[in-house]
Amino acid sequence: MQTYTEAIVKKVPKTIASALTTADLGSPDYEKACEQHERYVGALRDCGIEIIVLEADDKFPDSVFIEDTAVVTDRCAIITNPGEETRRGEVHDIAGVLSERYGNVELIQSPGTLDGGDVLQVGDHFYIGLTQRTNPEGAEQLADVLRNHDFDTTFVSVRKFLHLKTGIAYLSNNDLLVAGELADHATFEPFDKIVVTPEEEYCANCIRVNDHVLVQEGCDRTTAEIVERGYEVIELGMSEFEKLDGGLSCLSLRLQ
Ligand code: CIR
Repeated sequence: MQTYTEAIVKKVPKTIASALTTADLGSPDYEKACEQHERYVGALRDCGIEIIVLEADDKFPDSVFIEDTAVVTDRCAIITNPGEETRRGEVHDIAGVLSERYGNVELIQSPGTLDGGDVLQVGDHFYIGLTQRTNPEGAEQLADVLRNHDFDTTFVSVRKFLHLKTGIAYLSNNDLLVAGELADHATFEPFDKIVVTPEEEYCANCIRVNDHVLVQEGCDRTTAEIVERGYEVIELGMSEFEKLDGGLSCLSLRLQ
């Protein structure tokens, strides 16, 4: 099981209402988003993690979704090249922080694009989603870096979800949450799957952090299945981020 010691988060920008979205859930409320973010950070602390908090950057409305700007492993860190042009500048802050911590920081470069939300780690194996945000060049660049550090990779074509991790989460002990188009995907057949129902699809993006699993509140059925498998759950309100297609994994970079 991966143990996390630190996480990097970035505060909510005042411009969050201008963030990208495909959802039809209305505009996010800045104050409420800040409260939900604070509770999220508190939950990570309760999992025994030290938090590095980066100041908000109002120039980038999506910058609270810091997961998309980097991929971090216990052997190397990779700064991404986000698929959306408006998000590219978000990487500068994180590059500074990660270069203080990692001797080797690699870069995904154009024409390659990659969002961290498309990268799922399961032990020494990485699943890389090919999506609207991550193109084959970006995925290949990441796979090359990871192979150099003795990780294996599998590419997964994703048609409907924004990111791979919108519809999937690995817990531990072979337990995998899957939703929608990923539920019957042949690649994930060897796992002990928890199939998330369409009504609770948003809950597929949960995160296991040390002894806990952080789950979106209101997903009773999925939560019950996670608890049944022996995990301790922390439920969190995520409504303001859901309005912007963002989930629990997107709000932090968790470091081992
Ligand atoms: C975006 O469209 O880029 C943001 N509004 C949401 C990013 C969510 N990130 C993630 O799932 N890793």
